[in-house]
Amino acid sequence: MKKATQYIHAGAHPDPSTGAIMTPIYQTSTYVQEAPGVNKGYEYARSQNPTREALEEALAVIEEGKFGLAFGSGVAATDAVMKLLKPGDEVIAASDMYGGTYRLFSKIYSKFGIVFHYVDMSVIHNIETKINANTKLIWAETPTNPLMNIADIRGIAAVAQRHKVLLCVDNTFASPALQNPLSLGADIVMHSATKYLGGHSDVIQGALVMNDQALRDELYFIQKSCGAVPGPMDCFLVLRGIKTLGIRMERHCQNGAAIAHFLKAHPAVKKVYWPGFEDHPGHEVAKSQMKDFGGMISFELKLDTMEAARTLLSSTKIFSLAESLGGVESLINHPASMTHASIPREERIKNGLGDTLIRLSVGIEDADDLIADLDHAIQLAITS
Ligand code: P1T
Repeated sequence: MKKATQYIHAGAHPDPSTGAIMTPIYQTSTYVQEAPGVNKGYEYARSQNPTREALEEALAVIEEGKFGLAFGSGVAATDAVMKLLKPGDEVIAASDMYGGTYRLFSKIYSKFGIVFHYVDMSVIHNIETKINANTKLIWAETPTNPLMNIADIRGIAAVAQRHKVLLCVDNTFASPALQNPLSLGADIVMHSATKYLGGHSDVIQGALVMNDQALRDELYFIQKSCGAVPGPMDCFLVLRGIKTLGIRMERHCQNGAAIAHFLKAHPAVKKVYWPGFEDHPGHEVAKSQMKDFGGMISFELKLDTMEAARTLLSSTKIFSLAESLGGVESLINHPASMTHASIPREERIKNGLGDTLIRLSVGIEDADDLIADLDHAIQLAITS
């Protein structure tokens, strides 16, 4: 089945009791049993819920995997992967990635004796030099949040397989419509379903997709034992979001390209971070593993002051100043003080994330309106 058909039909089965074409929201905590141990496959909703199961099936199909697991947030999905590890195990993670992932690793899991090495994953050699007998997991994010660095998933998967290390790829920025890490050799794909999968900024949710049955069983055990499951209403919302993922991503990509080129040509803009440019260091790899370049863009003004950045961030009318991304509406964000504030400044600057970097999540509005909005805000920023 082609992708466009999968988005509509994956996980969707007419409801057995009524024939409802849309998966019902099974808003229940428990299920009545005929006798102790005699049930219809559902005992308690932390362990099994039909709305969640429909979503998990859809996630697996659209991510080109065998098994999906849904979680209460993206961070909860990441947390479940970390619970595969034990004290003394080592993880190689990207030096540029979502600030909340860094916080989970450096503030929570390092306390429990997990050792993290943060490297620039656009150079595979950086990963290989950190691998030792204790290395259990490579945590990659591509494109990275917010610097849009590209990691070569095929290349890293080959290294991971050679050393018998798990590779988990956070595929949030690309979405399953643009990139499918399992098909490129990764063991686990992670999503903040809050973003493109949900698509409408009305839900917090996370997802994992994998192929290996034993890995799935272990992660399912963690899901039900630790309990970070999403509610059925949220599962319904993400199921609904997935139905339009394909067409939304087409428009995100078109608008993203238009805005990236507008910014690059703007005399007041110093640098634009977007993998669709031929001179982006990861462009060739991005082209080989992504279907298109997405709607996430970061940039810096030539006027490199906090005042200018602040004026810009508070002057847009269509782009709303907010954390998050991947919704139908456009958002503007200041990573240093918002999404990546939990990374120590020194570390952040060392990894190339400056104080004045601005990140855009380009929505699916009219591109001309979005460009006019940014143009006006940039003008105010450089003249006020
Ligand atoms: O917010 P949550 O659903 O828990 O997902 C966390 C997460 C994981 N991975 C990536 C790449 C992310 O971007 C996020 C969440 N990011 C934001 C809220 C943000 O504005 O960048």
